[in-house]
Amino acid sequence: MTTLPAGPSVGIIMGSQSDWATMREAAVLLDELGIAYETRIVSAHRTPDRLWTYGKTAVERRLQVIIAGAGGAAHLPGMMASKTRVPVIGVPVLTKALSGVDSLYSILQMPKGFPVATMAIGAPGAANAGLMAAGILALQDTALAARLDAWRDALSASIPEEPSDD
Ligand code: RP5
Repeated sequence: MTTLPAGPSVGIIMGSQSDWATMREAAVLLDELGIAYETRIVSAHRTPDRLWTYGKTAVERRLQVIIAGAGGAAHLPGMMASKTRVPVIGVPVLTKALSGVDSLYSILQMPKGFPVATMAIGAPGAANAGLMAAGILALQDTALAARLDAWRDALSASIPEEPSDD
């Protein structure tokens, strides 16, 4: 059986404090699955030097996956993918002006060479980012793989076969 390194395996980064309400959905999933993570505010526009340092040190810090959420002109996931080969999962944060479509397009349309795995807009996307990170990590952690399988089985079991009027 292989296990993951002792420090945080996942970095959850976001462009602003205002993104945390969305991005905490990823953290909730990682907590449920027993995955160590860290959370940081790293803005592509407001703290570009912080972004640079985070990306530059991600490999040596042994991060396995980076979940990056941002809204509007959401350059954080793509810029992070440009700076590190650690896989980046992008979460488009829901925006008031354009309902998150601006975030989605900003994150999704990466040029060939620097991919970002883009999730759905908003909280479901953040939760799925946590699950996607878990799936990646489970490839090298058999205990985590068992926990993730159990989580998926429990979700399936919770879905009724017939609709109810309640
Ligand atoms: C982006 O601008 C952030 O990711 C956030 O979604 C959006 C708005 O930020 P605040 O003005 O709420 O700090 O950089």
